[in-house]
Amino acid sequence: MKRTILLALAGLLVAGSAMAHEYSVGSIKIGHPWSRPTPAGAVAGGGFLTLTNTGKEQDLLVSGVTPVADRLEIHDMSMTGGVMRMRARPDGLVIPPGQTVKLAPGGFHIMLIGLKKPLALGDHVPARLKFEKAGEVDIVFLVSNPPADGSGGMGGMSGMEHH
Ligand SMILES: [Cu+2]
Repeated sequence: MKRTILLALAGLLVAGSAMAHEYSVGSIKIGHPWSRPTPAGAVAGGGFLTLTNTGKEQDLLVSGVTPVADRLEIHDMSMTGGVMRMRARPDGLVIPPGQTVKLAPGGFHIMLIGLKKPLALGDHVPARLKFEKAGEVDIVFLVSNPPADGSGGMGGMSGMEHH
């Protein structure tokens, strides 16, 4: 009886961590990486997560790789003349000490470019991120619909220009 309850609890913990998974490397904590499903034929998909720097020095997300796409880029987004534009940040993304940087639709994000197949709901998309100080870490983007807390922001990225 006791054993059954423990097993049930263990099951709950696993389910909970799948919904809000987290990684850490050095002073960097990576919260809930997720991606949106992409339509058939889409060449690119977004990657979203939070980066928290628990250290005392600034760190930098410099690059990443994923087996599901030709390349992984770090983008920012800005509104110019009513058009959303995305740009790669070749110098990476600064994570100030003691702060959390959110990569979310409509702002900073990771872009998987040259998708080898569409991202489908429920897919686990592996990637390796590289930080200047903290080093490399393997993460998994869960392909899901935008979180219900509103951090999903605006609708699809499909209408946006890349530069
Ligand atoms: Cu982008």
